[in-house]
Amino acid sequence: MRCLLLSSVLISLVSFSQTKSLNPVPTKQQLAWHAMEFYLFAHFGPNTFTDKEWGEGTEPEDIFNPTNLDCRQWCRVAKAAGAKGIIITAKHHDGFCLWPSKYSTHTVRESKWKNGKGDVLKELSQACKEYGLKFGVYISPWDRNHPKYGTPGYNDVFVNMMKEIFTNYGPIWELWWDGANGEGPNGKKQVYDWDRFKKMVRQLSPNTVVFSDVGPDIRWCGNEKGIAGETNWNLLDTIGFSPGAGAPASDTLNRGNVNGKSWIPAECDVSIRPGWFYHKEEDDKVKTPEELFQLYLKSVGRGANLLLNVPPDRTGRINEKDSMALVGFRKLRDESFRKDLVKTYRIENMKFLSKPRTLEKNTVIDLNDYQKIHLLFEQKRLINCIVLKEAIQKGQVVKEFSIILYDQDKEIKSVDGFTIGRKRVLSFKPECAKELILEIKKSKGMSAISGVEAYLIPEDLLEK
Ligand code: FUL
Repeated sequence: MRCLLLSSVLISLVSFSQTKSLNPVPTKQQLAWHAMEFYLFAHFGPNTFTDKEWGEGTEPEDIFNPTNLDCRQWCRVAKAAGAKGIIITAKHHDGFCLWPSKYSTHTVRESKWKNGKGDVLKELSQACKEYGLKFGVYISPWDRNHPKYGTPGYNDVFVNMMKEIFTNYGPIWELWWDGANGEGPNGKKQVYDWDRFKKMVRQLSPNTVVFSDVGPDIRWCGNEKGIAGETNWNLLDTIGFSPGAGAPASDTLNRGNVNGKSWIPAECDVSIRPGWFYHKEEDDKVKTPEELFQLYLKSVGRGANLLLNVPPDRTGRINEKDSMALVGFRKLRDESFRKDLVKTYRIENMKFLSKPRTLEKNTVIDLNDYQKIHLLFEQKRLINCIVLKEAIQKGQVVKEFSIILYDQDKEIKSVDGFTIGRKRVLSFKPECAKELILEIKKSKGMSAISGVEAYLIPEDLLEK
């Protein structure tokens, strides 16, 4: 009998640790990436000067000739916007390299810009260091210029180009692999050796986080509108999938997989203008601060990161229409989230209420499904926005939650949702309440809640 008991204890211990290890957690690089929240994308290259979105690869190198490149200005704009880094298109589909690569003859070196001595990656990587911003690189494997594209030799070229970038301009915080795979100059498509590319990056730059449709570290959110799924798991199953045409359905990328085997969170990329590259005729189509705030709610507010493209113009600077919109966007975020109204919390355990405790910034509350968190305001307050956070270093656990707004024991409203993740921002018509109760209705196990905040934000900013 004792033996039986012991073995059943052992079995439950083993199965507990197995269950635990089945729920993936982020690496320390991914955790640091989550904290980046919002950063800029800079599409810059021959298309800036030809007014195209996809260059042919046959453009003369001289076409690339910014009259006053100022990467420090890009950084000042990023800083003013509260963005934490910049990712630049080192090479877009046209194959033009913004650095003097030894492995191509279609680069800044062949242009008359700075008499062939210019190097955009050098200028931007140095400026980012100076301003304390992270530096990331987009590199398109599709190359409409390179003579070797469409042959096995091109994979060597691509690997060597990335090696140059890591060696000469590192540290590279995020590497962005576009999945596009069209025909090259010889009419053939390339068979990309993704495994080899990944191994090389891990070996040369283990701290770099790698983005593609399917990771390995960060996944695409499935659209170019900057919108993550309202239900958004940081988990994805990637076996049998590859970037580009071999990627899972957009809807899966948008929402992740509830029981996905790997931690691969979503990044939402979107442009501040209709196009990815700068076009003068789009100067009046720059998104407004309010539109950017909506995107923030639908990306960061759903647990993803926001990668906002702000393309430099032909002078090599960010246009003032864009920088003004960005400063306005920053102001809306700062004003909206300045004053958290929650002061103290109590845990309800089988109807028994704990003493009130102060909710500090780094408080993590471990919660079983039968427990609830009561959040108290100092006095009755008007609120229309709640921010929830999960301690994602422990994994993503919450499957369904409900928040109930109370006034003197009277239920006023309930706000329900599914996933939380790193940050979940919920907004609704303003209501007067004295207390909120958070209940986790379904979860994968013990939930770790690292934040419940309540705000009153301007009414025109509520999620639409
Ligand atoms: C896409 C590209 O084709 C677009 O030009 C742009 O670079 C976007 C971010 O990714 O795949």
